[in-house]
Amino acid sequence: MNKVGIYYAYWTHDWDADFVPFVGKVKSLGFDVLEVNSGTVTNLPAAARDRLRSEAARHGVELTYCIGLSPEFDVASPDAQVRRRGIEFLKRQAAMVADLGSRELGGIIYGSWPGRLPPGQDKRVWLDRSVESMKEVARTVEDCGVFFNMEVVNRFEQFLINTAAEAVEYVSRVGSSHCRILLDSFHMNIEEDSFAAAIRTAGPWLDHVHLGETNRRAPGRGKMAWDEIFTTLAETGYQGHVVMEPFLMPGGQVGRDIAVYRDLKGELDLDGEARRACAFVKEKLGAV
Ligand SMILES: [Mn+2]
Repeated sequence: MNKVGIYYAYWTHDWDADFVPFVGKVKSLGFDVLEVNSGTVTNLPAAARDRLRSEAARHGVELTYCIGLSPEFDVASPDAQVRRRGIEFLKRQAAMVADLGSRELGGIIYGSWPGRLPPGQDKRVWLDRSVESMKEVARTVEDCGVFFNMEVVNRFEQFLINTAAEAVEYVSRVGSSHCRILLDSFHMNIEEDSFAAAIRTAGPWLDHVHLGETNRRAPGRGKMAWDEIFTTLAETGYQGHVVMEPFLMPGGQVGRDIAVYRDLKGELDLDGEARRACAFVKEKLGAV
């Protein structure tokens, strides 16, 4: 069965956090994977990284990493200095993932998050620059023995890769077996004609999956086509992790960046809700 994970920011208002306490917490709730913010971990002193690495090993929890590039690190920018900063930033992330003994990082790493196409500009020119940057990043990613996954997101968050088909074109152009695709049910629901077709399109490039309801509640609370999604993942032989990314709380930088403007938590207990959602996903995985 695929390993099931959860993104730490479900519990936090800020992107920076001490991830050590989350390791044992998610394990006790039934998860095998904790996804964290790679920027925070990259900036940790060596001793703190060691603590996180050993805590994950002690609990048998695998760490995965996610990030959206801030504009200063936009690898698609028209400004060569910004692209250079972004390339070096991503190389440091790759080295960190390897140093932690982890396997993969995903997210909006091909452009800035959020990102809008400036008026009068050609998206293809931005894509060309991003692909060139990622080709250089990919050599380091390969040397580090890790994987970088391009997250397909909806049009309101980025303009370069909105569908699985666009992602396949992008990673094909990068041409590295270590640069693959991350599909997220929340974004697919907005942009794809069909969940099954999107998953099949990503096919062998698919290396990571994010799960969430259409309003970013935890799986099992809404109208997401879970049976279609899990059946297609099984039929295509997807072996990677499935990591839920619920966001229920307004407030803080997380609430602002994710555009959570109302309380989706209500009377729910966050830990109990995570435990329920983990069991829901495992049941779905087991049923296919
Ligand atoms: Mn996601």
